Amino acid sequence: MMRTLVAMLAGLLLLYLAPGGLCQGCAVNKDESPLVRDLQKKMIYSVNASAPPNPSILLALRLAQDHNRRIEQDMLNKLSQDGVQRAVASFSSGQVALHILAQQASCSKPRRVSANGSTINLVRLLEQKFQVELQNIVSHGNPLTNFYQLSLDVLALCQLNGRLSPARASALLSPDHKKYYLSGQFSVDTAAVAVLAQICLQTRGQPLPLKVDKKIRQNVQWLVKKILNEKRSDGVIGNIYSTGLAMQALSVSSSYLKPGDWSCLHTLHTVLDKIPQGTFKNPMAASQILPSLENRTYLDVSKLNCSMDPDNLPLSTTRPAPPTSRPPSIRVTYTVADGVNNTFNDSISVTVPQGSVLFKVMEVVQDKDPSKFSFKYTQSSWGPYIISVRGLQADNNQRTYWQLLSNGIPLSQGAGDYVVYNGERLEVRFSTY
Ligand code: CBY
Repeated sequence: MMRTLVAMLAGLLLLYLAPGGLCQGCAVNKDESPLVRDLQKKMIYSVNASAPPNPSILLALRLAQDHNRRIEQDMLNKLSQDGVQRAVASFSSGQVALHILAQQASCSKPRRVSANGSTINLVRLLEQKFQVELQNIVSHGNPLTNFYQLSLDVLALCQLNGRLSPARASALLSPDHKKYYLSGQFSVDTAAVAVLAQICLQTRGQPLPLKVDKKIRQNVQWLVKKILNEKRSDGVIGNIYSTGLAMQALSVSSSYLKPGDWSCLHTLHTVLDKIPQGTFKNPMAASQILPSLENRTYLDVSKLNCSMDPDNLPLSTTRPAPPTSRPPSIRVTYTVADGVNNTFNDSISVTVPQGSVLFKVMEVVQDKDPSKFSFKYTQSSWGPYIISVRGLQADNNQRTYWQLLSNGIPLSQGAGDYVVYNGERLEVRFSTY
């Protein structure tokens, strides 16, 4: 009797410690599913007619269990229109890759995207953009964008059987400081997408030549080890915003994990705890965490069967109303500094309403003293991205950017999301990555 009990307990323990934890069960349960619905609604309500449609959002909604078919169809139509209109000129390679994945996840054909009487082949377009990225590496030592986007490119070309040599792709994604570190910090996001891309190469299409297979194994082993190195005691991997992608990467590479390396459930519960705190209120953040909550990955897009989707996500048309009461004021100091050539370093103290984001502080300060604190930004999928301050522009080929800091520590959110607090020392510093 005692023996059977011990054997049963040992069996349970082994199951728990198995690579990926109880991976079968590493998805939200019925009680937790309102949290997932909450994120889905946030993403849906964020869709705004004046902003370009966001492929990451459709991709995430397609990977969820619950669906609102009309809204997903609507998003697909808008994405197709945007693809046909803007793709050639203004998309970066990673944006094309995300469009391809979103189209595939919607059971639509990325090679024949039609809207307003025109048709475009997104796979061919990505093949071309990918070549331009590779040429930029030859001429400038850097891709046109970054290795996160190159990894998305390999992933999308692999999923769609596009023109791509696995040997070249495996050389491209090999271990290298310059590829996987940003500002001296290991980029878990980049590594995670590079793992997904290479697991795709290993598991799709023809068996790989032995040498290439070995190279990919070595790459993935290195990346998985580096990702695990960034695991915190609460289960977060890198920071909370890279955790979703890291979960996807670790769950497709369970054969590279040793027992006890990672508990998927531990990470999942930490993530779930953060949802009610508003940590994923940025729709991009929600879109990158959602697949992992449903135990899905970007490698699943080819397996979705759209005709089987339930239409079970009703939405009210009234959006949540913003609060109306006037908040008290707080005081912060704000510094702009050229940390590369040390040509300027200026500070100012201002008051803003409590609950303001850094972007608001920057606007207030710019109005006060434009000669010192003027700035320019572009609208990225994550929100405003600061491209220049006082006329000094960030340059990808020089690996320079405007870094955001609080009390000397880099922020893990952008200027449009980070809520400032009383007495804080904020800084925007020209830096290299
Ligand atoms: N997407 C991309 O090309 C972005 C890839 C990414 C690795 C991305 C993070 C990861 C992701 N999951 O989406 C990335 N960031 C990159 C590559 C970069 C560099 C961009 C330049 C280039 N070579 O393309 C760079 C300059 C190093 C960078 N990120 C800067 C910043 C800061 C932006 C400040 C500004 N000027 O406005 C900032 C705010 C860090 C800082 N303290 O200055 C920053 N990034 C952050 C915080 C983030 C996270 C956003 C999290 C959030 N809630 O807002 C991020 C998810 C992300 C977006 N960056 Co970058 C990383 C994280 O913290 N986990 C492809 C496209 C098609 O979608």
